[in-house]
Amino acid sequence: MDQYEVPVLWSPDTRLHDPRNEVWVGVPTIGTETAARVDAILDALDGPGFRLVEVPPAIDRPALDAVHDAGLLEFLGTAAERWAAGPYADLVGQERVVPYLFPTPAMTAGLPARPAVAVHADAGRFGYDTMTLVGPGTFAAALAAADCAAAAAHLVSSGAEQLAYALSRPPGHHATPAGYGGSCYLNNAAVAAEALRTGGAQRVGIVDLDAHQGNGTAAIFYARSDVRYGSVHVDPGAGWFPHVVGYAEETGTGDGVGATRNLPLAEGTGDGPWLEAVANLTEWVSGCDALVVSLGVDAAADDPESPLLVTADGYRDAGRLLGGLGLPAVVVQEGGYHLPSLGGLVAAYLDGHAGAGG
Ligand code: SP5
Ligand code: ZN
Repeated sequence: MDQYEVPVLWSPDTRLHDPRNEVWVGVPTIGTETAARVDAILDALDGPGFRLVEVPPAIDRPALDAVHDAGLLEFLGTAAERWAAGPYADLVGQERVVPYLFPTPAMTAGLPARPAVAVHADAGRFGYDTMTLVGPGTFAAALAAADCAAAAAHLVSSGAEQLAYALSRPPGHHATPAGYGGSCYLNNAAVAAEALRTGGAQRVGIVDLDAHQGNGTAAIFYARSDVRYGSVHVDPGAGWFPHVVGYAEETGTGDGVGATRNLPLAEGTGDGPWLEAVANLTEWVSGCDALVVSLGVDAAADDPESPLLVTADGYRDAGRLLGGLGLPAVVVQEGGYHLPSLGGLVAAYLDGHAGAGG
């Protein structure tokens, strides 16, 4: 039997975002979510079993508008220009949008927070951390990443493919309806889920394998019963991003009660218990009509951003579990920061998924 060829939806525009620095505890550190990640993954997937497909721009704006508030899209679309028009480069050499204050209830104390005229003060209305900077190419890259996810969903919805992989970058699962953070600007996996719904799937299951809980995706679907969100991740209660959410007690609200499942794991967890959690989520989404996998590979042992110890074989087995469902599936790239092993981990997952007949 011929090996199934997995379509790899990608766009050169995803390289346009250059974070340069991430401001961590007040100090600029070297950004880890770099454009080189795209090329590391392309290199690993440029061969038998995969087919590269370049995605044209702006293919599903309705899905994006369904996922995000207009205010966030407007801010991200104009922030870099506003910043460049300000004094920041000359005054302090800062060429990226960095929030200066956060208008949380601690500041506003019940008063309405007005949009700030100064962009450094306005940024905290949408940006929720200091790690996730906006530069000249950020919005174009984020749109291209969302386009890759939408294109993958369209391929699957049309019946042309049973499995499609979106090489989305920057990643998306920390982007909330009205907020960006955690190296994420637009929620690519949510765009894929929304596009699958519009394309005819009554119930979509999202399984998030990134080392960090996808608080953005969880928030977007928290009150909905038509999209299940399940995540296996390092325990935020042990001091890991996103720190304040991602706990097992969060199971949905309103119509969405029971449609969110968080499976936090202890630092140092390896393949065995991680795969048990993946199997739990696999069974949980088995009644859905379509599947979205948020494929972060930062749970890998070599990754600098998490303390989980999953191997490439672990990712391959996760692919076998989820592919074994036989559901139409869109796999969307999330995190993964160890350039030497990144591409191989993605290939291992996709190989397992496709090989399972998915
Ligand atoms: C999509 C994704 O994987 N986002 C990662 C979000 C977590 N980032 C938290 C980074 C914490 C600081 N890491 C060390 C900083 C030194 N550069
Ligand atoms: Zn992550």
